[in-house]
Amino acid sequence: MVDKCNLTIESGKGGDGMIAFDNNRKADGGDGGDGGDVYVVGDTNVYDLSKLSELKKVKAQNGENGNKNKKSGKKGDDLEIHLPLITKIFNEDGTELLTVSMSGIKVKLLDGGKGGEGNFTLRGDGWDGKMSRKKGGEQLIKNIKLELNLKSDAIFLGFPNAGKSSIVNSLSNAKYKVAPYEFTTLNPQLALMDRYVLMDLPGLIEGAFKGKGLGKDFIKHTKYASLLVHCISLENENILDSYNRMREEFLNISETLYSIPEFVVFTKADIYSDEQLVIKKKELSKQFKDAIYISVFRKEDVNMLKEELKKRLSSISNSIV
Ligand SMILES: Nc1nc2c(ncn2[C@@H]2O[C@H](COP(=O)(O)OP(=O)(O)OP(=O)(O)O)[C@@H](O)[C@H]2O)c(=O)[nH]1
Ligand SMILES: [Mg+2]
Repeated sequence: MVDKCNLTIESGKGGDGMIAFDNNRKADGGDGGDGGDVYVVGDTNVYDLSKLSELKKVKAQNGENGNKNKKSGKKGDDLEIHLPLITKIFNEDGTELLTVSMSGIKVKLLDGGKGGEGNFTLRGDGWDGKMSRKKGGEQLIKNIKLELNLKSDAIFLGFPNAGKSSIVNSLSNAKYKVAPYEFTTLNPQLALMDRYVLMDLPGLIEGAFKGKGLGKDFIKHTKYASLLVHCISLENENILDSYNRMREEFLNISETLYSIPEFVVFTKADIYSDEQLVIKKKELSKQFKDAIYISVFRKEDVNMLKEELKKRLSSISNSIV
């Protein structure tokens, strides 16, 4: 996934006005068309900046020159750059230009050059006007920097191999890679659960804040989330210790991450028999009052988690409104 890139944007040049005469030696050269403008548009169907980073430069269409018979040149097509949410746009000097945070909203970054006038428009009584025309306005060129901060409602974090991707897959139509080893997930990946966006993340290990494992670079994508689903595998021998170590890691990474409302989900509940699970739950109930225990292999568990997540997410979004 590409979450940063430099891009050169260029508007269209205005078409030149034309000098032409009809059979009666009257001015009839048309105006040039305007050059295309450059816009950015928030688009939830775009997931990263890989396409733009390959292109490096994008350009709106030039306006066509005016023609004889008073024919105006065609306006150049505007260029719409579709950006994933949330993309921050910076000027070349690093100052912030704007943030694209809503789907479908279109913002103009560059104006196309104005089309020049032909001698029909500029005609006067004398020959001077008849011999004049204006050239099209020049195009504008700008270098920008794009930085993506993926937007999601709930983020799934925990130690590697905790079962995060398995859960995200089970709650949505996603088919992300799942495997019995650490760091299967290498980049943040989004999935849709009804109207909520879930973000499956790479596993964190102690010292991630200092760059251990896959580091903490990807955490910048979590700052807009309203719920942190902390996944802890019941395979852990000391669950409380494992929980506390991860909380400390969250804090070391950032206070923002630490302060996102947390929901603890104990994974791989099927490793215990029903009786053993009752004992385990009782043991953990003191420290983890609102936690949920699930096996991705049991439909009823997945449904229960889904309902609980929806309940929590809707109460959070209601409280924001
Ligand atoms: N028994 C059992 N195994 C599970 C369950 N959920 C996941 N697993 C297994 O646990 C292993 C890790 O699952 P993943 O979903 O890849 O775990 P992850 O947390 O996304 O791992 P990373 O991306 O490496 O951090 C896989 O072999 C899964 O099949 C579960 O509910 N029960
Ligand atoms: Mg994973």
